[in-house]
This record gives sequence, structure tokens and C-alpha cells, in this order.
Amino acid sequence: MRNRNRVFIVAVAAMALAFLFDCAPKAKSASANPSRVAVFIPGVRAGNAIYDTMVKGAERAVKEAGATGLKVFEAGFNQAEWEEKLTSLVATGEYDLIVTSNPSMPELCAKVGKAFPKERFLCLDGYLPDEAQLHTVLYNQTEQGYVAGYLAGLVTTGTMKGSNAAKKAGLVIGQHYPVMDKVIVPGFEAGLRAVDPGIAVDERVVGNWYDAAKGQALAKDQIGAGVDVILPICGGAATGVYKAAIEAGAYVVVFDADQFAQAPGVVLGCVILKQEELAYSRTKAAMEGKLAWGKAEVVGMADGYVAFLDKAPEYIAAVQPELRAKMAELLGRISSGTLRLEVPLSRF
Ligand code: RBF
Repeated sequence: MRNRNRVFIVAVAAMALAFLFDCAPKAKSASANPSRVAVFIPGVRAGNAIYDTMVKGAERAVKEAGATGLKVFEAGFNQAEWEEKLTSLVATGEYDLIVTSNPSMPELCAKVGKAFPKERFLCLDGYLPDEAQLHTVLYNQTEQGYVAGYLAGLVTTGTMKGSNAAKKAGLVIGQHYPVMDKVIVPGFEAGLRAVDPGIAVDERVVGNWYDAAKGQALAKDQIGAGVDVILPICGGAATGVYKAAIEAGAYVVVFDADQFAQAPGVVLGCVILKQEELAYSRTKAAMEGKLAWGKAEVVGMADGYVAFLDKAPEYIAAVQPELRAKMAELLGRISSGTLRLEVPLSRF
């Protein structure tokens, strides 16, 4: 009996040891608790709030975790080079988590990841479910576009100093892509038309995310054609849009970040993304082994990740009280769930 017990105990111990040896390397592997983090910027950081705030958020998470410094890699504006640059970054073997942002990145990360099965990718501002190496988080840009459109609609149909009789709003975009064409633009148009179905949209494309001179020329042209309020979604090229609006006494509604300081009195409202908070919380979760890989999230106004800056003094100073009352009413309908603005995920 004793001998049998001993044999049994030894067998169990051996099994436990085998189990530990088998599992320990996996549990410590790059993928489970990534601690070596690199941010891949598909563009440049300067002048692009959405990338700058991603770096700030990831930096905070890495610092708090006491991990060694965060690598920040700027891939530049030539999109044809991004795949090769991402591959080279991952192939160094020095990073087990890549944090990146924009709707084109999930597919690229999934493709590059195939050759590096232990690598993990956190893709903000993008959506791709069921990729085991990825976690993606899409912003509800139906809401973001709608709120921007509603403000622009109130302004172009209203009696503010720079508003004209034409019911025309402008949109200046960096380039076409599915989220822009199927989520943001329809959201913006729906917001405008909720104010007045007769409002027209004048849409122009810069063709890149940096050319401020082109942004300025496009906005000037729009204003000449009767546009009195413009939504620029064109990265660094937006500074040109601000310039054209300042010169002509027209207005701007802003996406993504607080840009009131760019042109006080001209920038009327900002519908922001809490990209820094998102980068921080999801990078932290990844480093703690708490991020669900293979999952695609959508976050919006209800979670606080999309927000209209209605408390900003610049908004209160620049926008008439009756228009602000209408905005407050809209925000109330969204937060109460009376108005549901969902992302048409099946369309892309
Ligand atoms: N937004 C920027 O502000 N700067 C950029 O350099 C930039 N590059 C982009 C490149 C691609 C391929 C795509 C699909 C989007 C890009 N965006 C950029 C847009 C950004 O992801 C987001 O959709 C908008 O900022 C609106 O929230």
C-alpha cells in the first residue's frame, strides 16, 4: 500500500513537473503578457492628433507597468511602404506588442502577423474580428459624424455672422476608405439632414494627409461656391482649411481632438475621440494579460470614447445660445438612447 502510494505521488509529481515545463515557457511567451511594446505610426506624429495621443496613451501604460521604454516608429506617408516597414519592425524580435491606429491597419497587421505567430497587435480606430493575434477597437463614427453634421447644419441654416443664405456644408477628406465612405460621410450627412433635408454637401479630397496648401485651396474653392461651414478630416492638411476659413469669415467643425486654439471663433465645435485614454487602457490591459485577442470592439458616446466638447468656453463664446440649446437636446437624445446611431458593421 505504502509503495503504491509512493508510486502514485511520484507519478503525480512527474506529471505536474512535465505540465509546468510544458506550460511555463508558453505562459511567459511574448503573446500572453506582452511587455516589450512598439507604437507603429502609419503616417507622422506631428500635426496628427490621433497619432500623437495614441503615443501618449501607450507611453503612460508602459511607464506605469515599469517596462523598458516604448519604441515609437513613424512609417511616414507612403502607404506602399507600410507593410515592409511593419514587417521589419516585427522581425527585429524586440517587441511582442505593436500598437497602431487607422482603419487600414488591422488587415495589414493580420497579414504581417502570419509569419510571426507570437506577435500581438492592438489596432485602434479599426475593425477586424476573429483574428487571433489582433485586438481591434473601432470608434462609433456614425455618432461622431452625426453630431458634427448636426452642428454644421444648424450653422449653415442659421443666422450667425459668417452664415450665408446657401444651405451648403463642406467636407475636406484626406482620402477615400471604407470607414470614411460608409460610416463617417453618411453619419455627417444624416446629421445635416436631420436639421434640414435641403442641405447639400460639397466634398473634396486632398489625396494625402499632409498638404496644407491643397487643403487651403480646396476650402477656399468650397467657400467660393457657397459653403459657410467645413468639416476637415485630412490630418495635417487641416491647417490649410483653418486658414481659408479665417480669411473668409467662414466656420469649421472639428473631428478627433480639441482644436479650438487653432482658430478661436472660427472653430465652432469639436467632436473628439478619447484616443489617449483608449490607447492607455487597452495597452495596459494587454500588458496585464487581460486583453481578449481575436476580439473586435466598438466604442462610442455611451462609453465616453466619443464626446462633444459642449463645456468648452470657446464653443460657448462662439455659438449662439439657441443653437447650443438644440445641440444639448440632440446630445440628450443620444445619451438617453432615444436616438440610436449605430455603425453599419455589415457594410465593410
Ligand atoms: N488621419 C490623420 O489625422 N492623419 C493621418 O495621417 C491619417 N492617415 C490615414 C491613413 C489611412 C490609410 C486611413 C484609412 C486613415 C487615415 N487617417 C489619418 C484617418 C483616421 O484614421 C480617422 O479615420 C480620421 O482621423 C477620423 O477619425
